[in-house]
Amino acid sequence: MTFTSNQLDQFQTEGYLIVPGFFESREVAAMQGEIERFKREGKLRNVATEGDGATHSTTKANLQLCPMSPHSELFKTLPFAPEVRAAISELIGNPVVLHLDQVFLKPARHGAGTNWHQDNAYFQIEQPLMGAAMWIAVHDANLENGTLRVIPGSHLSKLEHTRDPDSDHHIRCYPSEENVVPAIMQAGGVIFFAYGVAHATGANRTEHDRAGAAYHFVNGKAVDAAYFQSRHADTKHPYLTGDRYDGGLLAYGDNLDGEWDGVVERTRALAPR
Ligand SMILES: O=C(O)CCC(=O)C(=O)O
Repeated sequence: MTFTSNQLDQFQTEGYLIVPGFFESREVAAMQGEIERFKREGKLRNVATEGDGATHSTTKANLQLCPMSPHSELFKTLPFAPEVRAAISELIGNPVVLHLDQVFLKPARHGAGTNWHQDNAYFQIEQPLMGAAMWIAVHDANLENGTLRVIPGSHLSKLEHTRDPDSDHHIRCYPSEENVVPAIMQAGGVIFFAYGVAHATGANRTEHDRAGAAYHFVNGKAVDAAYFQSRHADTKHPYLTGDRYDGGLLAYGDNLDGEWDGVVERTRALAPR
Protein backbone atom coordinates (compact mmCIF):
# COMPACT_ATOMS: atom_id res chain seq x y z
CA MET A 1 0.00 0.00 0.00
CA THR A 2 1.20 3.50 -0.86
CA PHE A 3 -1.32 5.27 1.39
CA THR A 4 -2.58 4.74 4.92
CA SER A 5 -6.30 4.26 5.53
CA ASN A 6 -6.40 7.80 6.99
CA GLN A 7 -4.97 9.21 3.78
CA LEU A 8 -7.46 7.26 1.68
CA ASP A 9 -10.30 8.47 3.94
CA GLN A 10 -9.11 12.04 3.57
CA PHE A 11 -9.15 11.72 -0.21
CA GLN A 12 -12.73 10.43 -0.12
CA THR A 13 -14.09 12.99 2.33
CA GLU A 14 -12.05 16.11 1.56
CA GLY A 15 -11.17 15.23 -2.03
CA TYR A 16 -7.43 15.86 -1.82
CA LEU A 17 -4.16 14.55 -0.43
CA ILE A 18 -0.81 16.34 -0.15
CA VAL A 19 2.23 14.06 -0.33
CA PRO A 20 5.58 15.77 0.34
CA GLY A 21 8.65 14.21 -1.27
CA PHE A 22 6.71 11.96 -3.66
CA PHE A 23 9.49 12.35 -6.23
CA GLU A 24 13.21 12.07 -5.42
CA SER A 25 15.69 14.86 -6.08
CA ARG A 26 17.15 13.18 -9.19
CA GLU A 27 13.61 12.95 -10.63
CA VAL A 28 13.00 16.60 -9.76
CA ALA A 29 16.27 17.62 -11.44
CA ALA A 30 15.22 15.81 -14.62
CA MET A 31 11.79 17.53 -14.59
CA GLN A 32 13.33 20.95 -14.01
CA GLY A 33 15.72 20.32 -16.91
CA GLU A 34 12.81 19.45 -19.21
CA ILE A 35 10.89 22.61 -18.25
CA GLU A 36 14.01 24.69 -19.00
CA ARG A 37 14.22 22.96 -22.39
CA PHE A 38 10.53 23.71 -23.10
CA LYS A 39 11.29 27.37 -22.36
CA ARG A 40 14.42 27.43 -24.51
CA GLU A 41 12.66 25.77 -27.43
CA GLY A 42 9.59 28.06 -27.19
CA LYS A 43 7.18 25.20 -26.52
CA LEU A 44 5.16 27.04 -23.85
CA ARG A 45 2.24 29.29 -24.77
CA ASN A 46 1.05 32.29 -22.77
CA VAL A 47 -2.65 31.74 -22.10
CA ALA A 48 -3.07 34.82 -19.85
CA THR A 49 -5.31 37.58 -21.21
CA GLU A 50 -6.03 41.21 -20.33
CA GLY A 51 -9.35 40.57 -18.58
CA ASP A 52 -11.34 40.05 -21.80
CA GLY A 53 -10.60 36.36 -22.34
CA ALA A 54 -9.06 37.16 -25.73
CA THR A 55 -6.26 39.76 -25.79
CA HIS A 56 -3.01 38.07 -24.82
CA SER A 57 -1.27 39.80 -21.96
CA THR A 58 2.14 41.37 -22.44
CA THR A 59 2.61 42.02 -18.72
CA LYS A 60 1.73 38.67 -17.11
CA ALA A 61 2.35 35.10 -18.19
CA ASN A 62 0.66 31.78 -17.50
CA LEU A 63 2.71 29.53 -19.78
CA GLN A 64 1.05 26.23 -20.70
CA LEU A 65 2.02 23.17 -22.71
CA CYS A 66 -0.78 20.62 -23.13
CA PRO A 67 -0.13 17.80 -23.77
CA MET A 68 3.55 17.52 -22.81
CA SER A 69 3.99 13.87 -23.76
CA PRO A 70 4.61 14.37 -27.52
CA HIS A 71 7.46 16.74 -26.61
CA SER A 72 9.17 14.83 -23.82
CA GLU A 73 10.17 11.21 -23.19
CA LEU A 74 10.41 12.06 -19.49
CA PHE A 75 6.88 13.40 -19.11
CA LYS A 76 5.51 10.69 -21.41
CA THR A 77 7.07 7.99 -19.23
CA LEU A 78 6.25 9.53 -15.83
CA PRO A 79 2.72 8.06 -15.50
CA PHE A 80 4.26 4.59 -16.00
CA ALA A 81 6.49 5.00 -12.92
CA PRO A 82 5.44 2.21 -10.53
CA GLU A 83 4.86 4.67 -7.64
CA VAL A 84 2.52 6.78 -9.75
CA ARG A 85 0.51 3.80 -11.00
CA ALA A 86 0.19 2.39 -7.48
CA ALA A 87 -0.85 5.72 -5.95
CA ILE A 88 -3.52 6.53 -8.51
CA SER A 89 -4.94 3.04 -8.48
CA GLU A 90 -5.41 3.27 -4.69
CA LEU A 91 -7.17 6.62 -5.02
CA ILE A 92 -9.57 6.03 -7.92
CA GLY A 93 -9.54 2.25 -8.43
CA ASN A 94 -8.70 0.15 -11.47
CA PRO A 95 -8.39 0.35 -14.37
CA VAL A 96 -6.54 3.67 -14.36
CA VAL A 97 -6.45 5.50 -17.70
CA LEU A 98 -4.33 8.55 -18.48
CA HIS A 99 -6.66 11.43 -19.30
CA LEU A 100 -4.42 14.46 -19.83
CA ASP A 101 -0.93 15.77 -19.10
CA GLN A 102 0.18 19.38 -19.08
CA VAL A 103 2.44 21.91 -17.44
CA PHE A 104 1.89 25.47 -16.24
CA LEU A 105 5.00 27.60 -15.80
CA LYS A 106 4.71 30.84 -13.85
CA PRO A 107 7.75 32.88 -14.79
CA ALA A 108 9.56 34.91 -12.12
CA ARG A 109 8.08 38.35 -11.31
CA HIS A 110 5.15 38.24 -13.76
CA GLY A 111 3.73 34.72 -13.44
CA ALA A 112 -0.08 34.63 -13.51
CA GLY A 113 -2.32 32.17 -11.68
CA THR A 114 -5.03 29.90 -13.01
CA ASN A 115 -8.42 30.92 -11.61
CA TRP A 116 -10.76 28.73 -9.53
CA HIS A 117 -12.31 25.78 -11.30
CA GLN A 118 -13.38 22.17 -10.87
CA ASP A 119 -11.77 19.89 -13.43
CA ASN A 120 -15.06 18.06 -13.74
CA ALA A 121 -16.57 21.18 -15.29
CA TYR A 122 -14.37 20.20 -18.26
CA PHE A 123 -14.34 16.42 -17.94
CA GLN A 124 -18.01 15.86 -16.97
CA ILE A 125 -17.75 12.36 -15.51
CA GLU A 126 -20.65 11.21 -13.37
CA GLN A 127 -18.75 10.51 -10.16
CA PRO A 128 -16.01 13.11 -9.60
CA LEU A 129 -14.11 10.78 -7.23
CA MET A 130 -13.47 8.40 -10.15
CA GLY A 131 -10.98 10.87 -11.60
CA ALA A 132 -7.98 12.50 -9.96
CA ALA A 133 -5.32 15.05 -10.78
CA MET A 134 -1.73 14.69 -9.65
CA TRP A 135 -0.18 18.16 -9.54
CA ILE A 136 3.59 17.99 -9.15
CA ALA A 137 5.56 20.85 -7.59
CA VAL A 138 8.42 20.94 -10.10
CA HIS A 139 9.92 23.80 -8.07
CA ASP A 140 9.35 24.67 -4.42
CA ALA A 141 5.74 25.85 -4.21
CA ASN A 142 4.59 28.30 -1.54
CA LEU A 143 2.26 31.22 -0.85
CA GLU A 144 4.68 33.75 -2.32
CA ASN A 145 4.93 32.04 -5.70
CA GLY A 146 1.24 31.12 -5.98
CA THR A 147 1.13 27.43 -5.13
CA LEU A 148 -2.02 25.44 -5.83
CA ARG A 149 -4.89 25.95 -3.36
CA VAL A 150 -7.87 23.66 -2.88
CA ILE A 151 -11.23 23.89 -1.14
CA PRO A 152 -11.68 20.74 0.95
CA GLY A 153 -14.99 18.95 0.34
CA SER A 154 -15.84 21.03 -2.72
CA HIS A 155 -16.09 17.85 -4.81
CA LEU A 156 -19.46 17.27 -3.13
CA SER A 157 -21.14 20.16 -4.96
CA LYS A 158 -21.14 21.13 -8.59
CA LEU A 159 -20.25 24.83 -8.99
CA GLU A 160 -21.37 27.02 -11.86
CA HIS A 161 -18.61 27.88 -14.35
CA THR A 162 -18.34 30.71 -16.87
CA ARG A 163 -15.58 31.78 -19.30
CA ASP A 164 -12.44 32.91 -17.47
CA PRO A 165 -11.67 36.49 -18.54
CA ASP A 166 -8.01 36.03 -17.55
CA SER A 167 -7.34 33.12 -19.91
CA ASP A 168 -7.77 32.54 -23.62
CA HIS A 169 -9.57 29.21 -23.17
CA HIS A 170 -10.28 28.38 -19.53
CA ILE A 171 -13.51 28.47 -17.59
CA ARG A 172 -13.80 29.46 -13.94
CA CYS A 173 -16.05 29.50 -10.89
CA TYR A 174 -16.26 31.88 -7.91
CA PRO A 175 -16.33 29.76 -4.71
CA SER A 176 -16.20 31.08 -1.17
CA GLU A 177 -12.52 31.09 -0.14
CA GLU A 178 -13.09 30.66 3.61
CA ASN A 179 -11.57 27.20 4.00
CA VAL A 180 -8.84 27.28 1.40
CA VAL A 181 -5.85 24.94 1.90
CA PRO A 182 -2.60 25.90 0.14
CA ALA A 183 -0.39 23.02 -1.00
CA ILE A 184 2.92 24.28 0.36
CA MET A 185 5.57 21.79 -0.76
CA GLN A 186 9.19 21.51 -1.66
CA ALA A 187 9.97 20.52 -5.23
CA GLY A 188 9.01 16.88 -5.73
CA GLY A 189 5.91 17.05 -3.54
CA VAL A 190 2.53 16.36 -5.11
CA ILE A 191 -1.09 17.07 -4.40
CA PHE A 192 -3.70 14.59 -5.58
CA PHE A 193 -7.23 15.93 -5.92
CA ALA A 194 -10.50 14.55 -7.20
CA TYR A 195 -12.05 15.93 -10.39
CA GLY A 196 -14.68 17.80 -8.40
CA VAL A 197 -12.34 19.72 -6.09
CA ALA A 198 -12.25 23.47 -6.70
CA HIS A 199 -8.66 24.65 -7.05
CA ALA A 200 -6.63 27.61 -8.26
CA THR A 201 -3.07 28.88 -8.43
CA GLY A 202 -1.87 32.43 -7.74
CA ALA A 203 0.57 34.93 -9.17
CA ASN A 204 4.32 34.43 -8.96
CA ARG A 205 6.05 37.71 -8.10
CA THR A 206 9.19 36.07 -6.72
CA GLU A 207 12.58 36.09 -8.42
CA HIS A 208 12.32 32.42 -9.48
CA ASP A 209 10.18 30.55 -11.98
CA ARG A 210 7.66 28.05 -10.60
CA ALA A 211 6.15 25.19 -12.57
CA GLY A 212 3.40 22.69 -11.80
CA ALA A 213 3.08 19.56 -13.94
CA ALA A 214 -0.48 18.28 -13.89
CA TYR A 215 -1.59 14.78 -14.84
CA HIS A 216 -5.22 13.73 -14.88
CA PHE A 217 -6.29 10.12 -14.48
CA VAL A 218 -9.71 8.57 -14.80
CA ASN A 219 -11.06 5.17 -13.86
CA GLY A 220 -11.78 3.40 -17.16
CA LYS A 221 -15.21 2.36 -15.87
CA ALA A 222 -16.25 6.02 -15.67
CA VAL A 223 -15.86 6.64 -19.41
CA ASP A 224 -16.96 4.70 -22.49
CA ALA A 225 -15.13 4.11 -25.77
CA ALA A 226 -16.71 7.18 -27.39
CA TYR A 227 -15.62 9.52 -24.58
CA PHE A 228 -12.06 10.10 -25.80
CA GLN A 229 -13.06 10.38 -29.45
CA SER A 230 -14.71 13.72 -28.81
CA ARG A 231 -12.36 15.03 -26.10
CA HIS A 232 -8.62 15.53 -25.88
CA ALA A 233 -8.11 13.87 -29.25
CA ASP A 234 -4.49 15.16 -29.29
CA THR A 235 -3.61 13.16 -26.15
CA LYS A 236 -3.05 9.40 -25.97
CA HIS A 237 -4.99 7.56 -23.29
CA PRO A 238 -3.02 4.46 -22.28
CA TYR A 239 -4.27 2.13 -19.58
CA LEU A 240 -1.94 2.37 -16.59
CA THR A 241 -3.37 -0.51 -14.55
CA GLY A 242 -5.78 -3.40 -15.02
CA ASP A 243 -6.08 -6.14 -17.65
CA ARG A 244 -5.45 -3.79 -20.54
CA TYR A 245 -2.18 -2.44 -19.15
CA ASP A 246 0.53 -2.92 -21.80
CA GLY A 247 3.10 -0.31 -20.78
CA GLY A 248 1.66 2.07 -23.37
CA LEU A 249 2.46 -0.20 -26.34
CA LEU A 250 -0.88 0.25 -28.09
CA ALA A 251 -1.00 4.02 -27.48
CA TYR A 252 2.63 4.91 -28.20
CA GLY A 253 4.11 1.93 -30.04
CA ASP A 254 6.68 1.57 -27.22
CA ASN A 255 6.53 -0.40 -24.00
CA LEU A 256 7.35 2.12 -21.26
CA ASP A 257 6.99 -0.36 -18.40
CA GLY A 258 10.19 -0.31 -16.32
CA GLU A 259 11.65 2.61 -18.31
CA TRP A 260 11.19 5.45 -15.79
CA ASP A 261 14.52 5.28 -13.95
CA GLY A 262 16.49 5.03 -17.20
CA VAL A 263 14.64 7.97 -18.74
CA VAL A 264 15.30 10.07 -15.62
CA GLU A 265 19.04 9.37 -15.87
CA ARG A 266 19.17 10.03 -19.63
CA THR A 267 17.27 13.30 -19.26
CA ARG A 268 19.60 14.45 -16.48
CA ALA A 269 22.65 13.57 -18.52
CA LEU A 270 21.39 15.63 -21.48
CA ALA A 271 20.47 18.77 -19.49
CA PRO A 272 22.97 21.64 -19.84
CA ARG A 273 24.88 22.31 -16.60
O1 LIG B 1 -0.87 25.01 -12.26
C1 LIG B 1 -1.84 25.70 -12.57
O2 LIG B 1 -1.78 26.92 -12.74
C2 LIG B 1 -3.20 25.10 -12.76
C3 LIG B 1 -3.29 23.61 -12.64
C4 LIG B 1 -4.69 23.14 -12.75
O3 LIG B 1 -5.62 23.87 -12.60
C5 LIG B 1 -5.01 21.75 -13.04
O4 LIG B 1 -4.09 20.95 -13.20
O5 LIG B 1 -6.19 21.41 -13.14
